Amino acid sequence: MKKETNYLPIILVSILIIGAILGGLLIYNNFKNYNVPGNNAQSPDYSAKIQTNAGVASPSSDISNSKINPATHDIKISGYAFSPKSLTVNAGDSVVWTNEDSVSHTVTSDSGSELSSSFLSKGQTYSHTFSQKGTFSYHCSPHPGMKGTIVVQ
Ligand SMILES: [Cu+2]
Repeated sequence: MKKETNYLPIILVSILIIGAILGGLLIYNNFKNYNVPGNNAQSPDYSAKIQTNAGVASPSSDISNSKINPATHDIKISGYAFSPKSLTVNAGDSVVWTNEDSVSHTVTSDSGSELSSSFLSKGQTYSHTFSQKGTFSYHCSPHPGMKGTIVVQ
C-alpha cells in the first residue's frame, strides 16, 4: 500500500523533467531558425511581405539591408546646383545636403512640406529622413532655378 503511493511523485517528476527537456528543445529550435539567414521555409509570409513592399524590382538583399540599416546619402550644394540633382533612395533612408557655396541656399519642397530647410550658409547641412515612398521635387527658395528630385522607393 505504502509503496504504491510512493511511485506517484516519481512519475510526476519524470513527466515534468521530460516536459522541460522537450520544451527547451522546442524553444532552442525556434531560436535557431529565426537566426538562420535565408531560411525562407521558416517564414514564407515574412519574405512575401518584403517583396510586395519593395514594389519595383530590386534584389531582396538590398531591401532587407535597407530595413535593417537605413542608408545616409549626401547631396552637395555647389555652384548654384544640387549634386546629384536626382537621387533614388529607399524608404527609411536619410539625405544630408551640405552647402559648399558662399551664398546661402535652402532645400524646399516644390509642393507640400516634406523638405523645408532654413537658410544654409557655407558649410551648414540639412538632414531629412524619408519614411514615405514617392517623388519629392524641391528647389532653393532664393534661387528657383536650382532644382532637385528625390525618389523614395
Ligand atoms: Cu540657392
